[in-house]
Amino acid sequence: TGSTVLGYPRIGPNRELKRAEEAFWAGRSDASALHEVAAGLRRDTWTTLRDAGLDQVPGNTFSFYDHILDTALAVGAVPERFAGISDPLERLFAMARGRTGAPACEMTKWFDTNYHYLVPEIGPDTRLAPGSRKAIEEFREALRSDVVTRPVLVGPVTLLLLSKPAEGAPEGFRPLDLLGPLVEVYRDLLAELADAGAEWVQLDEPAFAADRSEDEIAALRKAYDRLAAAPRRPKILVASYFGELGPALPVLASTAVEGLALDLVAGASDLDGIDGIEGIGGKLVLAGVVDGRNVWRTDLDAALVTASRLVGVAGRVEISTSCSLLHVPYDLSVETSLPGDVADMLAFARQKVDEVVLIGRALHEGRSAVAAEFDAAKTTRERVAAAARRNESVRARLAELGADHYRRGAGDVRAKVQREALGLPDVPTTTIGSFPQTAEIRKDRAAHRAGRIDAGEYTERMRREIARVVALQEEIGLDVLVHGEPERNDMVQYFAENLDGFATTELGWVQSYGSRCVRPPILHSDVSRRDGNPITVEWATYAQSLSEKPVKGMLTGPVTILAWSFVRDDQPLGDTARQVGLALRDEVVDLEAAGIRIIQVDEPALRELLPLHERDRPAYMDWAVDAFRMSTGGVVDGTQIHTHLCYSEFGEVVGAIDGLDADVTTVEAARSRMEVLADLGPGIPRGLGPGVYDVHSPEVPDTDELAGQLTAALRHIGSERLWANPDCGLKTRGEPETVEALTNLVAAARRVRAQTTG
Ligand code: THG
Ligand code: ZN
Repeated sequence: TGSTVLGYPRIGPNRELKRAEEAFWAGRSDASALHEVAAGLRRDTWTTLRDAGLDQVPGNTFSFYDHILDTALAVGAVPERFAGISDPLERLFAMARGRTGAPACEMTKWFDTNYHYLVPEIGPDTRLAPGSRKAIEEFREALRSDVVTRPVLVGPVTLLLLSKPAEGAPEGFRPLDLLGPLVEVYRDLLAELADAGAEWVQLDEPAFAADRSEDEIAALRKAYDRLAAAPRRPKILVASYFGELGPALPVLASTAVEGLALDLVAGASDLDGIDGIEGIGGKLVLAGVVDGRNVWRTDLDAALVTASRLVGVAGRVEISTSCSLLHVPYDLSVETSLPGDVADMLAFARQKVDEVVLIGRALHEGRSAVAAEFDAAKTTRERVAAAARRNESVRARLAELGADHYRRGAGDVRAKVQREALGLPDVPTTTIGSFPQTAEIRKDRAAHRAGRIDAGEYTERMRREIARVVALQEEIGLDVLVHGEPERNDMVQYFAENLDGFATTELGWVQSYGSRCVRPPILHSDVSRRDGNPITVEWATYAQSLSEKPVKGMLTGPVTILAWSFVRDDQPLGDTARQVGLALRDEVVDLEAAGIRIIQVDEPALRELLPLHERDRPAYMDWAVDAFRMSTGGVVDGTQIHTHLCYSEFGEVVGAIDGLDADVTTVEAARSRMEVLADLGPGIPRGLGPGVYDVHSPEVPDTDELAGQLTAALRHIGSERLWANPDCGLKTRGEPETVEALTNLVAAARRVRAQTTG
């Protein structure tokens, strides 16, 4: 047939792995129970993929937490602080989650996806050597299920490019400096895989889908020349994805590796001129024509045409997904409440495997061999394309909105009006929005969803919780309050459920990090508020009715809603973003009209959608900023707009953050000890709330430490611009520690205030 996929989800179709891990972490079950669940999931994946008709099944796609961490463990890259932990599973979880005295490895975004990996730490003293034999053991395990897998590892160059220098590494040290010794370790691992019977190994080098220097491309050549020259090894498939390989393609083609996997969805331009690239004619090329990151059905005929361009150019062509299917849910067929026409647009991981197999057969046996399936898929696609995805009134309103609808008064004028209107002290204290979600709230939400309690009872219970959280904040002495968001499951899911143009799934879970998952909504049609109704106004006004202090209205911004959804690909992202921005604008205007004086529009994902290539960034920032300003541009000067951003690498997006023109910007900064303010202070000449403690850490910060953070911040910006707040929402924290931390935060702000005014 000629088909494979680059990877598959691993959390379990019903999040079995999540449950097993969380039970293990909580001490409710032992390691053997966890291993049993894991083995079952692996076996199911292998046999499912084999039985679906794939030629080759990827191996080592299972992970207890993160496959980058797994690869780091495979090459012995264990930071010093975990070296003393001898049990491999304990050590893996310690690196992922931290333990007393040994903070977890840093977690960051996997390219421009919503998946997070653990950042390997590499220093001159890192003793690279074959470590965990996971890839080899799982290969053998699959053999026992009669499946010959193609083990997948992160490639050595990408592994180092994603690593950070270990603590204590000398100035100027780059992890890439260890490429030589690392490649020797990979050679050892390859030999072991060959001994175990592996015919192929897949080495993922997605770092080369981003802009890379000549040095880095030279390192790629060196690494693969050396790997290919290994005396005992499986055939090597180098996979790149999330964009085109560009200049790295001829380099890889010139090495003696046997196969290349190309992302022909995000990187179709690699096909241009590929026939002139030396070495391609001798290689297996996997044509990644089925989108591994989105949920739309593939246009099978178009995919076949694309893949056919490689026939006669590559030594052999097979069909694949553009990247691992890790980024999409398991199975569409278990979704019973999606509208029929929406379901017909979709393919999840299991369906994409079928598509890959079909296109593979069409390529190798001729389209006529699968004509019935191709024609049926085409009919469905055409019917769905004709279905009503357009909302003409949304389009007409957008066409009417001119530049002045995006623009507010001058920042300093707004600041003055707001100071008078709100009467806040210097260094006001606030939180980011969510409060700890108690088990009871979760139960209430579930009961409501299942119809066990009616809307009236549900509203009553949520109001009780809001009242409790408002009273708590009054007691703590915070200056700007929130309602705590008990009615929200996930900040994107919640809005998607209340907007037309979106569908939400019941079981469409996708791993975000470790055991944590999200259910990305599906944005399939033009967007507006469901039946034009306000979404958050009643909750916000109820909370405001309980306090003299300002209560913030809380919304998720357009860029973040896009970033954390599966988004239609039949129009430019910027057009979709403006539609979402318009729906939010209606909500912002309604909140203001209802007496809410501060409105926060969160954009934690602003950085995450930043294109991998520099050349694409200005256009992205333009539409991202436009969409945000569309959503916030309808209020008067006296209404204060806040925004919140996560992830501390703001350098590249400072211009865009400034462009958002929010009155107050709160950011994650606790771990970088206010250093971010060196950039943000001058770059964003308005209110700033650098998070003064890390909400992801269970430790409660004391008043001295918090006052120290605020004092450090005051070296960069004046007290009239500084806000005091945690660095992110509090929903995953426990209540007692939250109360303690916020109490200390209020004390710290008061102390700093007294010092600056006195
Ligand atoms: N929502 C969405 N995407 C996100 C975040 C989010 N991506 C980035 C970041 N935040 C990821 N962080 C988390 C944190 C917690 C959880 C998921 C992603 C989480 N999920 C619950 C779980 O796995 O048990 C399920 C949540 C639910 O019921 O919907 O805890 O905030 N979209
Ligand atoms: Zn945050």
